[in-house]
Amino acid sequence: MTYTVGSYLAARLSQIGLKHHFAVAGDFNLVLLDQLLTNKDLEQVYCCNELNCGYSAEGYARACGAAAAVVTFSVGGLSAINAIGSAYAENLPVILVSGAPNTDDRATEHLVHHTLATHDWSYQLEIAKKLTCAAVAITSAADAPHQIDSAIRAALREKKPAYIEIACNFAAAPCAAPGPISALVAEEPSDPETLQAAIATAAEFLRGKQKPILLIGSKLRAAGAGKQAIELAEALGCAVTVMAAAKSFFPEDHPQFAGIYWGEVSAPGAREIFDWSDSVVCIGTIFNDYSTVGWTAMPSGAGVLTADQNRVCLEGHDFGRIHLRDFLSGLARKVQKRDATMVEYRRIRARPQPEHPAKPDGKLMRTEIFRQVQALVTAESTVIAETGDSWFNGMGMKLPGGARFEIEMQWGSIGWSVPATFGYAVGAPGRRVIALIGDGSFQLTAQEVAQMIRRKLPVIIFLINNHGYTIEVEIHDGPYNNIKNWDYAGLINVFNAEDGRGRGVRAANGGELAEAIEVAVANHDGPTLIECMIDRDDCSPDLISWGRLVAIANARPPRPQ
Ligand code: TPU
Ligand code: MG
Repeated sequence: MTYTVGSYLAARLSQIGLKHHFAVAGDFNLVLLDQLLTNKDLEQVYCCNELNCGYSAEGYARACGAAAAVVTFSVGGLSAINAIGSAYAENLPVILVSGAPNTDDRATEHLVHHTLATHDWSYQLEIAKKLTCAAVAITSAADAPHQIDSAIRAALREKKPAYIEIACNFAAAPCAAPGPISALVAEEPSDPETLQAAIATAAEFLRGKQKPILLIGSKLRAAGAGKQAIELAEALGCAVTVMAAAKSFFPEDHPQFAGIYWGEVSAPGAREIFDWSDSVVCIGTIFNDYSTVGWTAMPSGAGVLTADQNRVCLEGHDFGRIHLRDFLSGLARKVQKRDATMVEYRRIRARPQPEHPAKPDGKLMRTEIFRQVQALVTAESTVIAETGDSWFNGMGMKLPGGARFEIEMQWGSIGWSVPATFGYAVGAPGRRVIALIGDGSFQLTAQEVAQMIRRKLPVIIFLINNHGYTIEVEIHDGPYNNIKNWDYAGLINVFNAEDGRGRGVRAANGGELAEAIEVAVANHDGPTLIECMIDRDDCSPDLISWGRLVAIANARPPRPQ
């Protein structure tokens, strides 16, 4: 077989384990899309727009470890870049591939469409360089294999997005055949001496502590160190708290799970035990204004050990070039039991209170919605929580072993969850995908429900219609937090058109919600959107407490220079 630049790229995407790539067509990528279609192991999945295409890939990468999105130049690429920012912030290797104008037009005085009407169209590559770990523009078939490989390799190694721009007259140009995939996926081992030194120093640090606690962060997944975190937890026997952005990354049915630590809005008992500890092993953590609740819950000082993807820092030491996996499992073999935080947590942990069902004909309330959603969550479920009060409602869910949870807390873009849910469901067809989405967020990217209908994905969307931007109301209110209401449930029929099997149901009380959930569970031929009607101020108490502290942080006056 003779390879072309496009079929070479397809072969590499398939070799790294992708079964799909997401795409929106445009004249600068049409030949490329044809070339990608020649690979029978890689299915092309279409999106309504390029922002959604990027977010679909972002969601797919959460399910499958990596993803690709293919768009046209500028009008597509610049929309997709927003989602690439998300992939960067959320540590997901998403490969953004953009078609580009014919290189022959570069050498002449020609102006081309989809550009700024200037002769220099390098700007998209320059922008992409800021938001990816590797950005290349292919303008030579001879160099294409090397450029494609280096971009994909960097993305997989760093768990960050990469950008590949392919000029339209090169997509079908013949090029070399791909070599063994190990060239892209083989990892450099940890530096053995640094690893031993880091483990010895950390073991010594923990020997001097009575009450250590573990704090799990979202980079644990990027580091592929979930199993090793459990090994360390079990060797120490201490309590394990998890940051909101990392919910489900440490199994919630593990006996040492002590809840979500999120400062003032932690799970009951988690904050008390965290504050009582004398040292914290932070594993893959990200501390920002939101996760520290307006800088009120920032672990700091000599009692903090930070173990990151490739770096361990503690008490005057900084060890690089080691894998988190190796560090955690090595440390697990060196530490003695330090279970004081677990013993104490068992004493203070709140007994779970059974939630009582609301009256079936009483006005629908948030607590009743999440009581019913909770009953749907099984080991095969993935709960996807959009920015907004859904973050806080999602945090309260108890996840059985095997259940997963996805949240986009660092980038925090409303609208993320609709396409990310679509992409996730494409990548994980065996899982029950449950999305919790606010009305305001849904309005950004609603069209992508049509693609769930097109591919008959039985996603269940709980659309929380509280008539506005409630999370923003709690941070800082004004007329800008009111939105135009939509007939969200009715929208599904619009998207169904003549052949779709999506269902849209509205629930205004507990009885209607229970019936709607029955409809959703029975619908295997498409998504079901359940529009849950609640009052504007029916929000989680945690949102109010968190919003107050974030507002205080936002309102700090400028420091004198
Ligand atoms: O449940 P609720 O009402 O809190 O959620 P809903 O209705 O989805 O409202 C979300 C409101 C919101 C905004 C407007 N949350 N964050 N923002 C700011 C924002 C604006 N634009 C983007 C792309 N992302 C944002 N986070
Ligand atoms: Mg809302």
